[in-house]
Amino acid sequence: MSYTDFRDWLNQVRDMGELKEFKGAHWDLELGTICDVSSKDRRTKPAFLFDEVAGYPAGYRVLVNPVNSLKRAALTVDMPLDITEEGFIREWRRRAKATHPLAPILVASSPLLENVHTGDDIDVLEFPVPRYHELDGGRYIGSASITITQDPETGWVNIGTYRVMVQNRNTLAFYISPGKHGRIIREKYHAMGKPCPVAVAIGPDPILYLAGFLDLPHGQCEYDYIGGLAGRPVEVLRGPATGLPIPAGAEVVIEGESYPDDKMVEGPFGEWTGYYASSSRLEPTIRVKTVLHRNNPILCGNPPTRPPVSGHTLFPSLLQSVMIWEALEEAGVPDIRCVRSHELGGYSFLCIVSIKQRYPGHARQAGLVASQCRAGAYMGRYVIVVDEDIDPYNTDDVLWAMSTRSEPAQDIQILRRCWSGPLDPAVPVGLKGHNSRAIIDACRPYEWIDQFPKVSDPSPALAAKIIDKWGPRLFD
Ligand SMILES: Cc1cc2nc3c(=O)[nH]c(=O)nc-3n(C[C@H](O)[C@H](O)[C@H](O)COP(=O)(O)O)c2cc1C
Ligand SMILES: [Mn+2]
Repeated sequence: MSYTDFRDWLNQVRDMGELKEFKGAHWDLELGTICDVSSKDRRTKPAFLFDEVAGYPAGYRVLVNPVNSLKRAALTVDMPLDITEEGFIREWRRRAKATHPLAPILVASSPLLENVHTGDDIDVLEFPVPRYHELDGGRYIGSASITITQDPETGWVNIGTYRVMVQNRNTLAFYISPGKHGRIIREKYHAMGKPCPVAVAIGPDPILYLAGFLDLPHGQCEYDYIGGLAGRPVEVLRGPATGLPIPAGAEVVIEGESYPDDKMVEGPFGEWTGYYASSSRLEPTIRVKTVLHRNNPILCGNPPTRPPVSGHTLFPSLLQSVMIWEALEEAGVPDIRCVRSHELGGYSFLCIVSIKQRYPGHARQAGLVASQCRAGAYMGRYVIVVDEDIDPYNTDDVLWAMSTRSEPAQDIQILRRCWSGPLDPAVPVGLKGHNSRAIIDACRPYEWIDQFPKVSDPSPALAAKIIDKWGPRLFD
């Protein structure tokens, strides 16, 4: 890795010119609004570091939108900083195939142990926890955090990013969507009448922050996957209250228990879709048992915004593209040229798959699998399948193909009662849970593909000849 820990990584982000630093902003709306206003309409989305937050001591900092640009994503996973989105997913796929999961290693010391609060000494508002957006129902300490739980039956350790709202100095509420691993695990404890041990790590090694929204299959540990991919095991401490493996490199870790039937009002929270779709509801709490933090801790946040304002869906959409591509391959769909889970669709609603058509029904098969595999099934909406000459990373290309190669009456297939959830903005309250899907077959129709009108572009050979003759003037 090209960085040693979170703080070294942050220094490199500063050196890259992608960190905007502010002193004296207020945690209540000011900090969040600075990030949104300053990110809007910018191609490269910055990270923001706030110090001397109103009412808080200097040194208690907040880092917002850590990995929301392609360059910072590349730095985080040790890829060339000028890589393209497509290059990124191809390289990630290559590494995932070339590596094996690597279990974390237990360490005994960590800067996290510099401050350990228990009992009456606990106050999660010792950190300048922001309220990001005007309609947010409270202060959110978890949004770029990872939440660690362990299956009570199998011992499987799972990591997910779930929003975490402060209720009072030693109580949090956390929202996990139905079907997510963290929720299934929590429900197992509650069905046994037991509290679920939980650890929330904030400001972990940036690569672990990515582990939080990896949609791995059931039973796979995100620590192991990331360790394998990075080529070094994740270092973990045994959480003093829960025994859970907590990342030793984190800035802050909050441990606690979530009891059956112990719920408090959570939300509203501006969501990754760009809306407030789930409003406020009663959600399970975390009764805090320990707070561990480094000296001068850096709290970390990734408040969702309307895509693509802050870039918060960029990285998840890259990972989602990789996972859907893997699933297509595993399902035996041949000749996949590229997959893109589009950033503008949050990272779930819009997926584009390009294929080299080999047989009748191939395009429909690719669309149906992409829409229903593990990574693509949750809260999808549109899958567009295009031919191999269309680049999914060129949205103009995709819309052109859709407009010119598909016939709605035969090329749009609707699926009903698929896996959605409370955060789906297009489904009314009371009906949330299911949604429908459209598979749009924007490929040239297979049965008359050879007769399909030819594209009027110059051939690559002719274009090369002209470029050779006329040179840079063409691109002035
Ligand atoms: C910034 C961000 C915030 C997220 N917030 C939530 C959330 O509040 N609740 C949730 O269930 N999923 C949330 N997700 C999605 C999950 O983190 C993601 O689906 C993850 O893979 C779930 O892991 P799991 O299946 O192991 O539980 C969020 C993702 C991102 C990128
Ligand atoms: Mn998981």
